[in-house]
Amino acid sequence: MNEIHAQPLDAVIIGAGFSGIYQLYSLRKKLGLKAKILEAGGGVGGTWYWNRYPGARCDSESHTYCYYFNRELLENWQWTERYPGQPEILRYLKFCVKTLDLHKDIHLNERVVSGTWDDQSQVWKISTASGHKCNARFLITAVGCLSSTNKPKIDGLTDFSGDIYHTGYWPHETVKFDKKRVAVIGTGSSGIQAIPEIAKQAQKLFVLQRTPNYSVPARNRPLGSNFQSEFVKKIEFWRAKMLESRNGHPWVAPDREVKKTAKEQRLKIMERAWLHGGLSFRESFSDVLVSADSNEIMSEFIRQKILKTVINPETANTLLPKDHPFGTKRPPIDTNYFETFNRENVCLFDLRANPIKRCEENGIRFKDDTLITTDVIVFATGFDAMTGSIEKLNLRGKNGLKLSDKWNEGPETYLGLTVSGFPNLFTITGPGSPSVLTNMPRSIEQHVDWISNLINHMIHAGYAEVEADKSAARKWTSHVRDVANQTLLPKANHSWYLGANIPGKPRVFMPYANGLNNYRIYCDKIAKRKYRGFVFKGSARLS
Ligand code: NA7
Repeated sequence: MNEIHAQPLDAVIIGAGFSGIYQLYSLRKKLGLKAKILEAGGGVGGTWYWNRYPGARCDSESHTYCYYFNRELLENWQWTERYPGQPEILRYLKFCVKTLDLHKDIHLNERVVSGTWDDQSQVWKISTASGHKCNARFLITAVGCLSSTNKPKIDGLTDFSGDIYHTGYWPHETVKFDKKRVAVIGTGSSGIQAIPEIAKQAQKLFVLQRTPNYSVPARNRPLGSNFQSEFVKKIEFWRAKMLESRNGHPWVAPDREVKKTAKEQRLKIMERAWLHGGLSFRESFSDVLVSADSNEIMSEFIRQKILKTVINPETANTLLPKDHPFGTKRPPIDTNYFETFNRENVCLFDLRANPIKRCEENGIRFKDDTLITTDVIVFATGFDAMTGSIEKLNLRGKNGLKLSDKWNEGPETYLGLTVSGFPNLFTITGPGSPSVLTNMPRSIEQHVDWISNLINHMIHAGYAEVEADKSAARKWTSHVRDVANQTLLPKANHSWYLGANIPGKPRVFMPYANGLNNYRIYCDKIAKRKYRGFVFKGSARLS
């Protein structure tokens, strides 16, 4: 057998992004277990290894989008901009792996293609695309929520003779757009970041928009030379702020409602928040995601900003988001997105009015028979979010049950971290956890700590197996739906939160919308009550 490790490992972690790196550190350094990461990419970084399109940048602020579990990491890394760009995050994660000395247990270019639970030996049997195999007591997916790319099927795409890229699977070599005619399909966060950058280089840029999107200016800027020294003095302040918030960002929405605030006053507040920029704009009131009337006031504020920014009235009108409330799809933040449509080399196409008919050798033909000739097509069409990457692993639990069959009608998890029928499997940032509604590193640290504590509990109690109880998982999953239904979040038609962007995918709201702060309290309670809702078995010992 072509083995990664001759003896069964205590744990295999799939993925070397933020989640996998911290999970490996926790199991290896804190619990002293034999654990390894299997990573499909040629380097560490997870989502930041693959998403290297022009303009790729995080929408959490730098000093919050990093690990807080280790002071050495916090003190010795200096961010350069308000929001970290993709190259800087990748450098940061490499720095973490080096500082924490994790390299030797990270196996790169190992794409996991199957994992099967063996009831007899109580281990997961794992295989990779390169033909390597290994066994592990625990299997932990750290595959990210947005890593299985969605590339829509377009007739004739193989006839297209130019270059084709996807923002979520960007080549490592530099892609040059100068003197090129480029079409970008998609205006989600990735498109909104890439479009202004591509427009600066391309001879002609065609933006193919299906759903107009709300976007708030990021107001990115270089950080001053004393930012780091000031930050280090206030680490505990920032940590506390993030922990008390619902979304893991260092702000808490004030207790004030849009509709109960006088018109003049609320305009002042929105203007100030718009000028400050970033995701906190939405948090300037407490009721934006629960009151349709309040949401509409904020949505209209953004529409007015678009109308004022975009010079051509027809283009401006086509860019106005009207079919979903603000914030019910992942809200992008941008640098000069709407301004880009004032450039002479940029042209907007409304796919709702005139859908793509097919691709041809030289470009894209639309339903009304017009043809745009292009050298490059960039798909900024997103991901099979939250479940796609986990289902692709081809996991089989007890009695050969396939995870993709179990989730046929939508994902069912307990706490977003475990699946009944799949013993000793943990899904970091899985469906049913707050994940994509939060500043990811804060959710990830909570998940990893909680999973590691549970494994530690098993070591001390001498358990070999843990599994989510069926009824606990069912109850949790319906709680996840109930909480979402009390908000406006399920109201966006094409939202990937709902799986609605993937044809045939069950439409269920996947992330947990009750806040990371409340989720953490709930998870801690479960642990305190001897892991209520979990069934433990066996007497095997871990190493
Ligand atoms: P998103 O947010 O899912 O955006 C994808 C975009 O692609 C969106 O505008 C879609 O329009 C469009 N799309 C998807 N399928 C099609 C087809 N078939 N035809 C035309 N247009 C299509 O993905 P992103 O990569 O931008 O962002 C994902 C997350 O990554 C982001 O939130 C950050 O957290 C990082 P639609 O709105 O569905 O009509």
